[in-house]
Amino acid sequence: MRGYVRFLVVGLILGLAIPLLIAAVQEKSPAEEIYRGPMERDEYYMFSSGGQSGGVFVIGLPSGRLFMDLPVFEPRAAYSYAGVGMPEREMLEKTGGLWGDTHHPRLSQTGYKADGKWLYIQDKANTRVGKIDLRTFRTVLVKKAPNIQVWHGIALVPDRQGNTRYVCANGEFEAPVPPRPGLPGGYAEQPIPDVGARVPEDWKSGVVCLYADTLEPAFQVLGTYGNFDIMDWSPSGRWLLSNIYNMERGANIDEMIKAPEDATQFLDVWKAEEALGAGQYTLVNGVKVLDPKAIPGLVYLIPAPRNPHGIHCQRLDPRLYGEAALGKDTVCIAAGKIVPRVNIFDISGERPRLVAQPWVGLGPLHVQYDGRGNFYVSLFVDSQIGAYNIDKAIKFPNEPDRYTVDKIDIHYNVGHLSTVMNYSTPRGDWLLSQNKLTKGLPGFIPTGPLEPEVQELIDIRNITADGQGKMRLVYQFPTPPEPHESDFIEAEKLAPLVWTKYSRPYDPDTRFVGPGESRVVRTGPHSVDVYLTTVRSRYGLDEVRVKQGDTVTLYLSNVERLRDMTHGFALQEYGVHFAIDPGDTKKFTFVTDKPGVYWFYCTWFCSALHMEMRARLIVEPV
Ligand code: K7E
Ligand code: CUA
Ligand code: CA
Repeated sequence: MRGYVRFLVVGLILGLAIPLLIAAVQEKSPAEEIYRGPMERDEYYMFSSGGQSGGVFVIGLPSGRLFMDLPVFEPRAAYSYAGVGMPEREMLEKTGGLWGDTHHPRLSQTGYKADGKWLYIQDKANTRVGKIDLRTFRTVLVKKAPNIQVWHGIALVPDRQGNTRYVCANGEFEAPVPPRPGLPGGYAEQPIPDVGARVPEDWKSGVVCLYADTLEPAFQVLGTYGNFDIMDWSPSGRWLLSNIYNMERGANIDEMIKAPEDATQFLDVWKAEEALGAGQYTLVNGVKVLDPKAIPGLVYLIPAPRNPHGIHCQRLDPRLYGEAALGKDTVCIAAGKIVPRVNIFDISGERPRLVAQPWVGLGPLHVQYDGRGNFYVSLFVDSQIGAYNIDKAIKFPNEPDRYTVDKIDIHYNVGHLSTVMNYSTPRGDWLLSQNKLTKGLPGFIPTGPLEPEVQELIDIRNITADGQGKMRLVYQFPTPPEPHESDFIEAEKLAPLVWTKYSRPYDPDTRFVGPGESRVVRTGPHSVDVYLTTVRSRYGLDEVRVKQGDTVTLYLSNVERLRDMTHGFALQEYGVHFAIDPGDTKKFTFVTDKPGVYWFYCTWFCSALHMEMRARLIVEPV
């Protein structure tokens, strides 16, 4: 009898334990990894640049769900951003226009970690940067960078405590500095130089750093030696790295790819600060410019593979190792587009040095890290991503079989690749392949000759610290054109910082209109201020009466207290449309040049009586 009971007990335990063990060993299916069901939140916010869309896509990971198409350099009525007559529009018009080409988003950091306060993104074409307040997900500041033409690479350089201090830019194209008034390029009095195969000797490109809070220029280091492309900063904040192509100073592609090598510039930010303190600068256009020839050790140029593109540094925890300890923890890797090798730099000493130049595959563009000692390279020509072990690549640079961990096919022609939180504290879980060409991907429904971009989510958790394991493609999701790269923050960190309603308007001169304060005030023979509230389901006035030829300044306050209870304001014939979030006040100016009666109405479906939420603008003829 006892034996029978024991048999039963053992049988029961095994019966329960074996399926559990099997479940624990079995990998989750891709669907289980990424699917977020109803009421299930993503683990990360991913901020992906919008490229030609001029903004930033806010995407949840790992689900790939698109949450917001955040406008920065383009107006967008849905988010009430930069419509005709609004102050944000003036900010855009003054700095270059109503479109942008955004490539590299970066999140501000406190103590070397993404803090969820600010997001910065550059506009390559118009040489400017936008600053986004992550409490409201709205662009609050746009500034043009001085003395450069085309802002490509970006770096957020921290102070010694790891707090974001500078927003630095690579000015890619050569131009006369300072730009002189008159003809484009500044040649008013002198003849315009004939740009044959070479750009003129005195045309410059280089680096400018702005203070991250105000976006005012802090210092600039210009050169006459090529095109400054991608940029990164070393974890301590000491080195600012720029990849430079076209050391030849060619003006056409044949010249630009002639020389066997180009260069990576290492700019010593601490030395730059010393030199500024010692007054070793000249003012050019009001900007403090440091001359690398006059300040020894300010920049080091190290030969890079011919026509390099990406330069990226590994970030672990800078507080643990500084930049004076282990070589492996302080590597920065530059990729060469033409030579299929990468340069591994060791930045642990007083001077950066090249330690290895391993072969990776065809068309290497960008490099990312998993925080466990491996690096990943996008191979545009091979349409692959390669994973490589850092230690082994340094020790055996001529034995690809030893340092190559794995390669995975992507679809197709990857540009950037982004590992989660690469620029703060790499997680080593997901890798995004941000592909340039979809080429009729079988799983996508066609959308005309232009297809959406495809981002591929790759599981890298199985790649070990000693360089073993396989990558696994788990998901493909479309994104509007054209993400270049991404920056990340944990959802549990950022979500609680996001405001549920505005506590102050974008424009500090804008007055909040409280409940019961709606009114029309004539301020002059041809000017009228209109104060108006919105709340479900009516505007504060049923009728706004003005005269033909009046300049109307409209202050519109949303007095709702409920999160997400946004209202709209669309006025036909006057081209007015904006949205207004709870607690916010918008200021808007227009001229009543057309007499008549015009209904204005709410464009956000806000209540069951939303259709009835409208009123009249009466413009009396004179
Ligand atoms: Cu798209 Cu970063 Cu501007 Cu490379 S750059 S791909
Ligand atoms: Cu307010 Cu619809
Ligand atoms: Ca070259």
